[in-house]
Amino acid sequence: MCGLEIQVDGGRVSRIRGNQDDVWSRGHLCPKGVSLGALHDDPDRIRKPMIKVDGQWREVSWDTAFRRCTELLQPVISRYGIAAVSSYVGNPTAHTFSLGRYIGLLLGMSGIPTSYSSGTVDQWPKNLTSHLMYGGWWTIPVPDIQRTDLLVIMGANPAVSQGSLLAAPNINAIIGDIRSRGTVIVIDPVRTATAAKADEWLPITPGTDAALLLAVIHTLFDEDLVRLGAAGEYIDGIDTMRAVAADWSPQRVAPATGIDAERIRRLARQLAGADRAVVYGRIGLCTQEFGSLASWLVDVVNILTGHFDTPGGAMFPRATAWSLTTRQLPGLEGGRSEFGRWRTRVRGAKEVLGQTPVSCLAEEIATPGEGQVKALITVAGNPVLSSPAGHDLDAVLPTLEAMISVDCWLNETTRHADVILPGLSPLEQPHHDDLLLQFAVSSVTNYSPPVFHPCDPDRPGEWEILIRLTGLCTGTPAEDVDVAALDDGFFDVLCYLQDLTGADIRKHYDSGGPERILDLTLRTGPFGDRYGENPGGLTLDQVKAHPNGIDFGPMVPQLPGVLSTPEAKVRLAPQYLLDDLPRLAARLDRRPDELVLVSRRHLRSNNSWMHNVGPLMKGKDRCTLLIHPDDAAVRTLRTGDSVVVASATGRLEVPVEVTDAIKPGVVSMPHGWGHGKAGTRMAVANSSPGVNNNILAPPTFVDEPSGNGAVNGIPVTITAAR
Ligand SMILES: Nc1nc2c(c(=O)[nH]1)N[C@H]1C(S)=C(S)[C@@H](COP(=O)(O)OP(=O)(O)OC[C@H]3O[C@@H](n4cnc5c(=O)[nH]c(N)nc54)[C@H](O)[C@@H]3O)O[C@H]1N2
Ligand SMILES: Nc1nc2c(c(=O)[nH]1)N[C@H]1C(S)=C(S)[C@@H](COP(=O)(O)OP(=O)(O)OC[C@H]3O[C@@H](n4cnc5c(=O)[nH]c(N)nc54)[C@H](O)[C@@H]3O)O[C@H]1N2
Ligand SMILES: [Mo]
Repeated sequence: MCGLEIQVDGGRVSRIRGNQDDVWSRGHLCPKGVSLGALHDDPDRIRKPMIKVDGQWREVSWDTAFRRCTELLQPVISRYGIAAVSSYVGNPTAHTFSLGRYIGLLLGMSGIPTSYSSGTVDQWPKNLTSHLMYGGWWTIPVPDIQRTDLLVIMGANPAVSQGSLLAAPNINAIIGDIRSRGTVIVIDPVRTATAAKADEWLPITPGTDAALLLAVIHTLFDEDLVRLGAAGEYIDGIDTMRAVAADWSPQRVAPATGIDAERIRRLARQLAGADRAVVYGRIGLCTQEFGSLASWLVDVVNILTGHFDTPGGAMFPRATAWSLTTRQLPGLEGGRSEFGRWRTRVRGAKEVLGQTPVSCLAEEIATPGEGQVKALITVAGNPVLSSPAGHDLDAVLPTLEAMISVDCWLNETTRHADVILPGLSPLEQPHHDDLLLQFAVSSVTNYSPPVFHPCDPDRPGEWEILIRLTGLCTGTPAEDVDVAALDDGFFDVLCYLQDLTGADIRKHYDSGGPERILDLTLRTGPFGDRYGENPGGLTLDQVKAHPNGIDFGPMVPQLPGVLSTPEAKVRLAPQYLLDDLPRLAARLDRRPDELVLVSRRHLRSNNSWMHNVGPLMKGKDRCTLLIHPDDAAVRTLRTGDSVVVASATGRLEVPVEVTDAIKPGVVSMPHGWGHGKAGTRMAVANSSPGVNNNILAPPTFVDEPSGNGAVNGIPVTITAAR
């Protein structure tokens, strides 16, 4: 999202700097932005489609590659039906120009009944609670960190991650600004880079945030601190919430959370007493055993303290261009909550918002019978490293009859594919954020043109690849798909969602593709010209005429318009979530685990896939196990020693780093490692492979209401490696 100034010399990037004039980032930039040139030049990056013949990869023409897709997929579909085909959609889909805009076409029009995604090891609890509370699965409130005086960060490390379900420029500077006028508190089992910049670090026992938040809510009611503010008339369920919280006193939760009862009460008073305050919770709250409860209660605290839909609190952004995610899910309109409309074949996991845990995929491939997955399409994903028990998936992918990967590297997952269809590099395509801008603290729009022409002028964009695969799933050979016709059909659906007639709107354009969709979503967005209805309103041409971007200002109150519940009210206490409270109550009485594992991120990583960019891999080994000195002492461990970490599902060996920046009883490892597998083409990553911490994540360890993978709080044992 940062504005870049890219200097090109003789067809190569010679320097990348932050663009000082960019209306959003004002020159700020992280190491990943600086490295886009190295990413573009990566000799391992796939530039031509590849097919596997007798176990050997061959570069082929696009036509041959699409024909091969047809040869592989058509027999599967004709023998077993489309239900034997599944897909896995990974994280870069959210930030590439054409995948984000066209993934809805594959998922919605291919007829593939069951797809998996990184969403169920990420934000699924937040989608669920937003659906239940506001009636929209992506109607997710964002902390207005630029205007708050008290920021409480739970289970997020934005100094490293740059924020998630929160887009703000230069978060480190923003945290510094808050501290100069107020307070920043970090609640995390680890004293992260963010905690180090904060006023206070509250080390919490993993998985107990929901209990902590309930005790805060208890105190708010108990001490008569509840103030709803202007949002009050739109909130339903206060009395239920009061009754529920009555059972959760600070004294009751203190032993399990590891946070003193009086500190919990003071936290409630601090939040209630501040004019502008906000609680922000992210990955550490979602990818844990009680992800839905914790994600829900963050919003409840913000609402009950009057820091909701008001500047400096949790607010709903207004993106300049809408995204398909802003649509309701068919069959679940208006915050309906009939989950489990179907269950997975093998484990019987219930569907939640159309998805089941990604950890189901391996068993759905491995287990014979009606409905067995026989073919898989992966789009920008590396689930062998990123999903719980990814080693199970690694073991069963070779048994598929067909696997097609839309991806740019030959990595731990795509090595199992029969065909790899590469996308363009970020510098070969235009850019305008689609999904990430839906969580931005101000309404900005910024278009960047491609820096380079693709090396091969006939190379299709990823949107075209998705269209051909969609056509293939519905019966047309991939090579014969009428790309323009399907593109027009998809565009017409998007127009229909805006009460416009596609055939009329298409007359404005000479060609289709993602830029046409971008223009449509800008023009029919909150600032758009609506094709002349709102003269002077926004169009893509206007955005292009402003290379530094346009900023329509910070978030504004949006109740009740943003709500899609039938009664146009916020549902503070949805029954579906209340039903999960007994599970949390049982957690309080559980015997403490000896040691639990949590995950962490690094500034120069992006999940698994930026480990092949040389400049980002400099420095000491990052794949280490953080352990507290007390826990190290009883095991006579010193920094650099190798240990065996074992869980119910697996074991691995990793060097330890002894540090007091972690709560006793907790150890931390990064995810996205475990390179060096045979058949991959990632020279840089493979030279510092690390180990895959998801081997330790039991596939059935999930947040029950959402099915989200719990990759934090995993019970482990540690012994010195011999
Ligand atoms: N233990 C543990 N596990 C976790 C997490 C954790 O915190 N701890 N975090 C979870 C989260 S939040 C996420 S989002 C997932 C990520 O899970 P995934 O999305 O499955 O993993 P990534 O490593 O992001 O894989 C990205 C893939 O996209 C490819 N790629 C990169 N750029 C492009 C492009 O432009 N086009 C195409 N077509 N492909 C591209 C890369 O080669 C790589 O194969 O991991 C989850 N797993
Ligand atoms: N540099 C970099 N940036 C990234 C990524 C990356 O890999 N590298 N990945 C991107 C992606 S896909 C995402 S989703 C975002 C995620 O962005 P963030 O949500 O900021 O994720 P993390 O940095 O993993 O921070 C999660 C924190 O949760 C803590 N935690 C673990 N368990 C618990 C718990 O039970 N309770 C509490 N309170 N805390 C807990 C961990 O110690 C960790 O500090 O980052 C994005 N940005
Ligand atoms: Mo993520």
